[in-house]
Amino acid sequence: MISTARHGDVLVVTVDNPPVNALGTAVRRAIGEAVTSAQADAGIVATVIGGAGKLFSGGADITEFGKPGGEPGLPELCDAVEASAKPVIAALHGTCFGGGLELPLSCHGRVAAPSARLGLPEVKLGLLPGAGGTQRLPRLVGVARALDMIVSGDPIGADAALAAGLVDRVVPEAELLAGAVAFARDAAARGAPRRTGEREAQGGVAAVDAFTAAKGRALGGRDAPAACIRAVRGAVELPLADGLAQERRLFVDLLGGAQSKALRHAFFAERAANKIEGLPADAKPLKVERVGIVGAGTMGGGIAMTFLSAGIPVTMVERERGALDRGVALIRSNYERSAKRGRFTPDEVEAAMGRLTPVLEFDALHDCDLVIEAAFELLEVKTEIFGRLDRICRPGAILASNTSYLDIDAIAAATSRPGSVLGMHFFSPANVMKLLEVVRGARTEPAVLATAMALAKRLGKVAVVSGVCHGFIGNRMLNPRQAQANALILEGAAPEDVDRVMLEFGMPMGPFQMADLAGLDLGWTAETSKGETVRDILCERGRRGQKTGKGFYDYDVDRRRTPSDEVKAVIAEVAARQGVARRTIGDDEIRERLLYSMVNEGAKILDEGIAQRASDIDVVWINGYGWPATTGGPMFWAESVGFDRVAAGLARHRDRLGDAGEPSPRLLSRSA
Ligand code: T1G
Repeated sequence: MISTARHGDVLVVTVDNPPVNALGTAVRRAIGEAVTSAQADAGIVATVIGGAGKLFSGGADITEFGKPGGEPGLPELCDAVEASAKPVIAALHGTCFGGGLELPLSCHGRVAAPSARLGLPEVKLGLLPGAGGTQRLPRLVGVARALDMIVSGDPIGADAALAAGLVDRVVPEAELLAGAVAFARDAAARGAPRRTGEREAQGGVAAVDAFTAAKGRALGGRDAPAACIRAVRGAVELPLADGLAQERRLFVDLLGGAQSKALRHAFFAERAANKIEGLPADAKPLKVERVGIVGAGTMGGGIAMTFLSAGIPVTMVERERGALDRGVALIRSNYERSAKRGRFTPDEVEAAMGRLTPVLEFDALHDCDLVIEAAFELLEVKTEIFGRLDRICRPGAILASNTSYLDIDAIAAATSRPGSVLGMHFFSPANVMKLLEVVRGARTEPAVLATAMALAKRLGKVAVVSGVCHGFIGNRMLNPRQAQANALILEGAAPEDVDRVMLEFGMPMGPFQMADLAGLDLGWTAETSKGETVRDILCERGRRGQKTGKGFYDYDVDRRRTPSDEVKAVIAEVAARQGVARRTIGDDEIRERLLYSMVNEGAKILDEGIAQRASDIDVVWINGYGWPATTGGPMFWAESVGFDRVAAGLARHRDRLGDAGEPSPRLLSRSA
């Protein structure tokens, strides 16, 4: 909970509530009592509040939200701290997030260690800082900086916080407590505490208007950012008490809203995905200090960057020099582009490139702890490669495939070590996309699985375990959606309307934009083309997607898309040839057929035990396909819509959905 200790005439209160020192009811009550007792104790001139373990505090206890609140609430505790007659100083190290920063904001001074990361990420939970953050932060760092921090939810480091006036002093890590106690004693000697709430927020209304003008449009579709701006506007237009009251009202509104419920679901779903049911406690991760990658193409290069950026040396093998040099050059140009955007320093780029060993000989992979195959998506190609890896790699090395669809058990069977084989399915661009589908084969050993999950955290990825089936979780659900999209355009819907419905739903792209980005000729060859489907004909005519400047859309030099009459004619021609009657199709039908077929497939995936839990499916789609997190992911969304409505929609479109419309038993049982 908390511990207290006297350092001479200064009381030190330490929050000790693992794993993240969340400021739950019991913790708040204990802090409040300690601060109050210090006020009454003549032998104490000041109080220091710090955190035990690796951080100060991860904020309010999110698991308490929506439940009857315990007294004192965090806003009341912050007000009491600010009002106290004797100085209260915050000693900050590691993460100081949300309420874990608002409490220090209400203190009369803040001393930080270099490890401190200070942020108000509530907006990422569909909320706003609800314990004074929108009123006190602008008073310390100015309106513009406060809006940046509150609306983005991104943290800043100790040095930036010092420069911004958010903290008063940065001291070496080991001297944090002593530094804070000394600062507190000095503050007491200076007399009445300096209260944040009594300050003025620099920048005024003009800064709020400027921020809204500059960033307002990009906030579309989400409730919390707009509420954040309104609350901060209160910090310049209203007296403190009224600004705090408005903040509270806005907070409570958001807390009860659908978007925050969905985003909080997504928060806990991401953490739950890490847990593997039935994994023996002694399944400890194996060491991974050197990684091999087979294939220097787009995926191989992106995967290599992910490991290089995490400080792990990579040996990358290709069949021929040209392909290898192109792969290495692409990695360097991607790093240099990111460095231009301030993501890496030039030294970091050189250090990462220095960890890369490009080779043409497979034998060079013999001492790797893990080898990831990212070669052409053909089973024969992969089994041949795994056979070679099995002969070359040291015993105990893990062999992983980046396949996006194929049978991991069949690949494992090409080796004498199926227990060391699994799928590690990265998403393109692999150095950017957060999702990693970890595909557990029938014989994958627990320690091998645990290694992949631990590695994902080290790489900054969100890992989800999938069983073996065609397309695993994500792509398996994508298939019925793409099939419905293709059927809908034959039946009369325009590709741009199908995409618009998905964009309005909050997806980053519609099915036809996605097809054009990936390339219509993925898995297509002129030799095997029959010229029967829309895709066949478009590819035969050189309309292969963005890379050819035309696909389902025509693209200008800035890659802006416009609908194509030629494509419409091709679609009508194929529909006529296939005897498909064309009709006017409304947005509701488009949305229901695309999304309900996906949800139904998700339910079948759960029926078969391919995914451990419904929330894992949500994590896959939010982090791998850009499903709007403000709806919580496909399964959470379906629940909020009502499984009965989904089941009814599937029945309504049954004749057009084919097998994708055969309702999953789980869905039917949930819809009853
Ligand atoms: N409340 C309750 N549980 C929390 C929690 C929190 N704030 N933060 C983390 N956990 C749990 C998490 O579910 C997991 O549980 C375990 O702790 C370890 O988390 C009034 C409204 C702090 C950077 O948004 O960003 O303050 O799975 O795996 O990688 O204005 O957790 O083990 O059972 O993520 O070391 C604002 C949320 C709250 C920060 C640590 N704060 N947390 O990362 O560990 S709202 C946040 C994080 C608020 C006030 C408002 C991260 C972390 P389990 P983890 P980590």
